[in-house]
Amino acid sequence: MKKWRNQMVRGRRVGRHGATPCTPQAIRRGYPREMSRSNARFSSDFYWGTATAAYQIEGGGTNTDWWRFEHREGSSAVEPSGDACDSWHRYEEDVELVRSLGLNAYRFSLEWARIEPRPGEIDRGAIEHYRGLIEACRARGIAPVVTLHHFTLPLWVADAGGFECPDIATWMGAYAATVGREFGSSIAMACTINEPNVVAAMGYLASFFPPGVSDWDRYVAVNENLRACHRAMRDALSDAPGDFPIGLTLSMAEYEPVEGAEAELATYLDEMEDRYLDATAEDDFLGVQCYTKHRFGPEGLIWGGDGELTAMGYPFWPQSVAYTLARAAARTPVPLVVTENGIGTDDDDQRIRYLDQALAHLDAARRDGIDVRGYFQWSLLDNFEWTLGYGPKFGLVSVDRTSFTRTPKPSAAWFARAVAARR
Ligand code: GCO
Repeated sequence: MKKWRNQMVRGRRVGRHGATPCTPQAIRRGYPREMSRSNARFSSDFYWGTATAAYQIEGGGTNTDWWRFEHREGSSAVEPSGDACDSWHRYEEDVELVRSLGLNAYRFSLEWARIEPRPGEIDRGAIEHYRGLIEACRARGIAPVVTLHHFTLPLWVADAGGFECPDIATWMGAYAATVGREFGSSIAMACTINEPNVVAAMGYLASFFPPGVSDWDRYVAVNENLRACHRAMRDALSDAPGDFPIGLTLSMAEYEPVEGAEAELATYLDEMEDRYLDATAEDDFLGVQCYTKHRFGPEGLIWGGDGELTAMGYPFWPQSVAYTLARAAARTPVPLVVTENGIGTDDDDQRIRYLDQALAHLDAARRDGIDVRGYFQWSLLDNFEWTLGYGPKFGLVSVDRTSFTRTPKPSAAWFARAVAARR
């Protein structure tokens, strides 16, 4: 969760599912294990990877709602994405970097707007491009973990109402069927939608993401639609060739209620996490994405804190890994994968300190018996951090903004060693 994701939930009712209690006792108790479904689709290897997203690294995402949002008058985006990291042209180099770190998995996303630039029109060039990226991974023994939707929509979808359009689940299902048909036999895992809870909260409540709306009822309806999209995509991918685990990824954080705001926090968590956690019961896994901890008062998230902060302005809190894994495990029977964890900072020593502690919390969660199948550090490259532009630096590798030259930071070698010690 980020500063610009602050939302107000005052006066809202807890929904029909109720909220998972977030007391340490309730979390430790966990989801009844006998209800866990076995998962033959997973590789026996633990996935050690790093993650990126198409729009944040490829550059030139002109056919998307985000591009238009960045360029519109009074946009909350501090700068446009432009050429990003030019990964559209340099993906071989990126995958080679992943290999050089000794990782066995790379999580990246496909740009729907490139694959289906106009309704029903599949761009063969884009398909072959992504086939090249998947093959570049396979050729190096790297498992390609593919996200189908990471925040951006094709313009034609946005113009038809985006996540409020009655056809959205059908369209995303059809897009997922195309991806499944083309790549099902070569991908290792599929994430349908990245952080649908953030897409809804930022786009329809906080108005910091496209379409820039702030309306509780529309926000709740969009959350419902996103879950319907996920189901349609999961079903389409399940029918595809290949045998890969399918799930969504969720933004989770540790929250501390203050000033008697327990009820408000429960309401917030119900929409933000619990209804999504409940929607994963039929999936193969849940992707947990965690960075920090927030205090939560009667007016909503309280930004910042007294202790050490990151460049995002939120607390340095690697403990969020253990906390969110335990909270997810208490609410869903499916295996978990940390699909994103990392720190935005200009200080690479701070990154090493954060990752060192985060991995210790991951180790502890696994020792406690939580079924975790992988860990993906965010991010391989310093990239476009949405409305915050190129300010916050999450990369193990820096990218020169003019030449696009990639330079691994000391944290890259550190992470490679930390992973090697655990593999
Ligand atoms: C998100 C995304 C990533 C971010 C990362 C760092 O959580 O917003 O999945 O695109 O870049 O989380 O903030």
